[in-house]
Amino acid sequence: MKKSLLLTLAPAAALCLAAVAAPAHADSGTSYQATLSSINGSGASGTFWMTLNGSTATIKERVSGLAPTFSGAAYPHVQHIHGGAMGTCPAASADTSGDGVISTTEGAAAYGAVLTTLSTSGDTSPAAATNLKTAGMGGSYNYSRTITLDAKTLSAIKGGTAVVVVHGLNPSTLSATAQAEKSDLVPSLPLAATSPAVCGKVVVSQMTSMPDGSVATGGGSTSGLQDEGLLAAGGAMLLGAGALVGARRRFAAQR
Ligand SMILES: [Cu+2]
Repeated sequence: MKKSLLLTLAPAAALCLAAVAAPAHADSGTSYQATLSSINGSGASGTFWMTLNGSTATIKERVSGLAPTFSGAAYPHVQHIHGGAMGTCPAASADTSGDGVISTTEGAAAYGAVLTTLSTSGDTSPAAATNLKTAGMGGSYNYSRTITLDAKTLSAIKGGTAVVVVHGLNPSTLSATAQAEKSDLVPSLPLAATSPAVCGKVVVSQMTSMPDGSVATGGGSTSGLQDEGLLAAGGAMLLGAGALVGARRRFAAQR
C-alpha cells in the first residue's frame, strides 16, 4: 500500500506526508491492548484490543480456555474494564480469606472497581456488571463492539490503571471450601461463577490495525486506520479531489 502511494506522489509529496504523519495518526485514534492471562488456575487466556477516538472505543477481544458450560448451558462470563487502583492483576497473596480463590472483591485492591461492563448489548455501565444475559458465552468466544466510555473509564485508561477482567471459573477446579461458598457479588450464585478467570492490564499498543477475525494480523497486513488518515491528509494537501478519489479506490482495491 505504502509503495503504491509513494509511486503515485512526487518526492516532495513523500516529505509532506512525513510532516503530517503525526497528526494523521492522532486523528485515527490511540490503540491499546491487553494480554489476558489465567488467574485462579482457570487455564484460560486471551487478547483484548481497543482503538479509542475521543470517548468512542472500538473493542475486539478473543478469549479461549474458559469454563464452557454452567448448569447445562453456555457459561456466561461477565467481563469488565476495571480501574482506579494499582492497574495490576492480583497476585496469589490477594486471597486474604485463604480459600484458594481470589474473589472479585479480593482482587479489587489490584485492579479496582468495575468501570465499564464489556456487555454484548445494551448497558455498558457498572450497573450491568453481573447481567449474565449480556456476558461472554461459552469456553471460547470473540467479542466485538463499539461503545462510548465514561469519564472514569477514560481516566483509568489514560492514567494506566485500566485492567480487563473476565470472570467465571469451573467449580470443579476449586477447593471443597470454595465450592461451598457464595459469590461475593451475587449471593444467589456460587463463588466460582463470578470469580476472575483471566486478567490483563490495558497498555498503549503500537498496532495500526485491529485484528479482523478472518484476516491474518501479521506485519504484512494493511494498516487500515493510520494509512487511511495518511491518504486523506496527503491527498488533500497535494492532489486534487479527483486524484484523492483515485487513491482511495486503489486503497480499497488492495484491502
Ligand atoms: Cu470484572
